[in-house]
Amino acid sequence: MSSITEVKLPDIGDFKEVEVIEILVKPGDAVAKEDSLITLESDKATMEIPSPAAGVVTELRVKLGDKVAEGSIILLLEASESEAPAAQPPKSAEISAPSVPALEPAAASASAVEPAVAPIPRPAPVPFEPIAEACAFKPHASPSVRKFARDIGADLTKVRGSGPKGRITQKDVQTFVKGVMIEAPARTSAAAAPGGVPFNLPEWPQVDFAKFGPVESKPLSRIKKLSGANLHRNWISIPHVTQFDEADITELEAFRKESGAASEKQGFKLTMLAFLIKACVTALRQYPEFNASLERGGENLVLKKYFHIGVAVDTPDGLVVPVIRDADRKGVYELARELAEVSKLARARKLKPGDMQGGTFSISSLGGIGGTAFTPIINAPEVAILGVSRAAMRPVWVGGKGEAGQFTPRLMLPLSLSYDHRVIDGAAAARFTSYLASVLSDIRRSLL
Ligand code: CAO
Repeated sequence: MSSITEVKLPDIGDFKEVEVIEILVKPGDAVAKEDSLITLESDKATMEIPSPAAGVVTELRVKLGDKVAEGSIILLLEASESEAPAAQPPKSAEISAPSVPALEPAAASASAVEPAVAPIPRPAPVPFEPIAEACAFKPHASPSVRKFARDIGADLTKVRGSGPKGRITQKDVQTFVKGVMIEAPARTSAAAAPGGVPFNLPEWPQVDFAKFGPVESKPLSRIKKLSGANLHRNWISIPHVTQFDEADITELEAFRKESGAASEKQGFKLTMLAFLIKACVTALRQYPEFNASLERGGENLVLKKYFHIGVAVDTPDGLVVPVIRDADRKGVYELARELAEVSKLARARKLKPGDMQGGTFSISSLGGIGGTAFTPIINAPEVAILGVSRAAMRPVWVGGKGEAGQFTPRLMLPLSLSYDHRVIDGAAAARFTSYLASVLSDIRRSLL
């Protein structure tokens, strides 16, 4: 035989009216004795009300937001005779102050409500701990959420609560765990130094930006996710130094303009970048350690006898670096045509993975956009990358020292060379950029 019993709110200490913030069961649910039925929250603590007996919930008598007091009917429970709960309210509830972890099962049952059929001495209600004090150090979550977090091994101190007064809900814990699972592999690989020693970096700040103003969340493109992970690895695992210099390209620009008509007839522009590739190859021949890679163990430098130049291309989906192969064997027209083709393919997302492999040195040109200098990130396993900014007319002292010289307007091209300091010394980098500048200022050198 079974009987339907009213489950009433037990003694909850000094509190007259407390809000129902969570309903953990619904009609039709079978519950065991001690299963949590609802969660209440006062201005100082949360507490879960356990079932006084096993049975099936037939009707809920409270809803979210209701204020309840000792003796309020929570729900109707159809219990078997042997399990029938007492008609009167039980004596106490499992109470958890926000800062107190939920009791372990054995301890929980000791403090939980017992049916009247098995009277026990009335336990003293657990004293509430003020939220303000507790929350400064410990998370604010109901016992069931604490249990859930404990079961899946989530650290509640790292979870941001979205509920009233920052209370952590089960969904918050799930969202947190999802975030950890997505970010952890990237973080681990990115934060690990080549020797496998992880940097002991602080956690990434978790900020609710919407608290400060309207926001919109937009997923990163696939390219950004991939290139972002590589850029991050390169940035933290290569000791970068950037050498700045400038090249006088007045004559080169005049020559480019004169020679441009022929390429325009064929449908592509003879851009400065084609000359830069050519000049870089000349400098790389002169300074072979810039056209090299460190072996994985860091013991040997692999000097490459081929010149495959990567060119950073800005696309709507992010940065890609197609490689112009055997740049030493190509003339500036051929390089310019190929540059136009690969940038078009890159922007149409038609590059194949092989088109972006095998580079020996990279160039990132922001000259068409602007800026005076920047610090490009090396495209590992290469050891150097040249950043190029916008050329500008500037007064330059020409013609020797003293009265023999004068300020002359010259077109100056800013160069920013980032290099791997494990492989390249500062002096070598300064030599490389001055040599490159001299090649650019005297076009004949790059054509030799
Ligand atoms: N100084 C002054 N003007 C320059 C210049 C420079 N250094 N470089 C290019 N320009 C001019 C060009 O002459 C051209 O002018 P016109 O339209 O009058 O002919 C204009 O700027 C646009 O050039 P472009 O950008 O189309 O052509 P490009 O060959 O210089 O560059 C490419 C091609 C693919 C490299 C470029 O379009 C691009 O994507 N750049 C961005 C790369 C990037 O994002 N790098 C950052 C990576 S983070 O390290």
